[in-house]
Amino acid sequence: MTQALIVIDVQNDFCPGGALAVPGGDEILPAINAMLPKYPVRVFTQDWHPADHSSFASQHGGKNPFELTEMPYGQQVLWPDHCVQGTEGAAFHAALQTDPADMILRKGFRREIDSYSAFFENDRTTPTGLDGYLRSRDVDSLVLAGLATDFCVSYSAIDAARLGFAVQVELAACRAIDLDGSLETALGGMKAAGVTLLET
Ligand code: VGL
Ligand code: ZN
Repeated sequence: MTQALIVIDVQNDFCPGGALAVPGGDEILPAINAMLPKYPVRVFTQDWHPADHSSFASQHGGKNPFELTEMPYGQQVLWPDHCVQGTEGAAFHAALQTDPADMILRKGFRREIDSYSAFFENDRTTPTGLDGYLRSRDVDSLVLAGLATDFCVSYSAIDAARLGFAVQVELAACRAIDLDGSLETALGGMKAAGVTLLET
């Protein structure tokens, strides 16, 4: 039984001053840095979009950030331009200790589809490859932390539970966007999926 820590999207654009700032996003850095040495496998994810990514409101004439749109794969929130490949906004927060990462998984790099989850793109079927990586390293149990609780963390947690991993989310090391009740929905969805929510 091997446990992995999955650190989700601790990037400048999700921290105060960033393009899609999550309130208090930078407050989780000490907690995440303290967690890193405790896990034998550590994976970081990085939201990594082309400049014309279809999740950006700027690509949909007349639409504003945080409005909904229909994509071929279902409903999609439109975001401000964020985490554009190679930009400072897409970089990990300077205070995040990145040396301990065994693997850095980039996601959301296809123009036509968003990817909240570390396991599947938003069609919920196109795999990122993380499932195979973790299984080949004998991982069966995960602890998740990072940004944002109600999008990339919860999508990753629910997919991981669906794939058969034992999943815990360390809420003290997460922060939420909380768009129209999305945090409550995400917490309920994670519980229903069998995810353990830790509040240490
Ligand atoms: C995220 C919205 C858009 C996240 C990424 O990391 O939670 N949210 N892209
Ligand atoms: Zn994104």
